Amino acid sequence: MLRTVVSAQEAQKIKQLLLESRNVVITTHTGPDGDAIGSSLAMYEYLKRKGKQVTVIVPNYFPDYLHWMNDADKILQYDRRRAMSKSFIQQADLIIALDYNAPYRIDELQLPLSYCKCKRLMIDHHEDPEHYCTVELSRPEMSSTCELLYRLFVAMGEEKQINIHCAEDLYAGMCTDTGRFTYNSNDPEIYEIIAGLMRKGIDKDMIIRNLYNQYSEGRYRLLGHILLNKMEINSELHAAIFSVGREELKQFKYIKGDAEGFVNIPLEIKGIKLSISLREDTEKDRIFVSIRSFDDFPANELAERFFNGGGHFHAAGGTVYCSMDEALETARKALEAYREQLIEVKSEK
Ligand SMILES: [Mn+2]
Repeated sequence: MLRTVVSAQEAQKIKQLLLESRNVVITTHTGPDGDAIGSSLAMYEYLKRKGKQVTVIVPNYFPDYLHWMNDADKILQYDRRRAMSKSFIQQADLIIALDYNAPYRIDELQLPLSYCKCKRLMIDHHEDPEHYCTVELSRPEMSSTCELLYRLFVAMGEEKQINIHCAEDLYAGMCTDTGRFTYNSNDPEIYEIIAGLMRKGIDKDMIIRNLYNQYSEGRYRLLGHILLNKMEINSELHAAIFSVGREELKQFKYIKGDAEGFVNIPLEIKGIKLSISLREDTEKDRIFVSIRSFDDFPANELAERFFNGGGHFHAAGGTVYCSMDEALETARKALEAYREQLIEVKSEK
């Protein structure tokens, strides 16, 4: 038995909302990751079984390593299919917001949704949600939206409705949001949930291969370049910074998603507890900042103070509009600002 994360009352309210709706649109955040697509398609599978008309609309491109999921080809990408997306939104009597906590997280998709008078349901695990939904299930302590969704299905008494595809989607989201269960994954119940998903018949090992062994050659050549030529290590402050510009990305035939997870790699070096990645956008003049940390270092606070961003305690990010040199300067300043916290090593790792 799992502990109660979603109360019986909440589950009942959500179940009723789902069952009384006929046309449902599922949305998730821009730059969808495994948890975003996993939770969206898991909900899609469930609602299909309930006989609902259901469409998943994502703001923009989602990476190739998520395309193996059942019905991933039915996902509408808003920036490519605006008219069709809008017509589904107009017909919707329920909009579900999965894996994001505020409208700005869906970029341009905000606009058509803002005209929609229908009910809204948020299911998410990011901190400080904006309160704009009819029903809000926000649990920042959950490792992923997929974990929360599994618990919701159980709390609604619908565990039996989780089919193998739904189980695959949930597993994929839980796996990617915890870096294959290497961080934010100390809750024993995560593994009870995995056991439950495996009893649905999923091939866990194949999912891992689908998720992680699908990268382009360019990704690894780019990574080699970054580690060899671009990574700055500040051993005194236990931190690493690297930047990668548009021209370099072009040189290594960068396609979206290729740099995913790079920011985690410096943390594999002994003693490093903070990693900052600065990556120039290939289209617009902006730099994406990614921050990862260990122990008691607040990545989200640093993201907020220095990079107009935010996020989770150990995984945060932001966007800046300046030159790469300026962004690098800001990153170095950020390290200095946290000198006292960074200099001490909490424990051997
Ligand atoms: Mn997530």
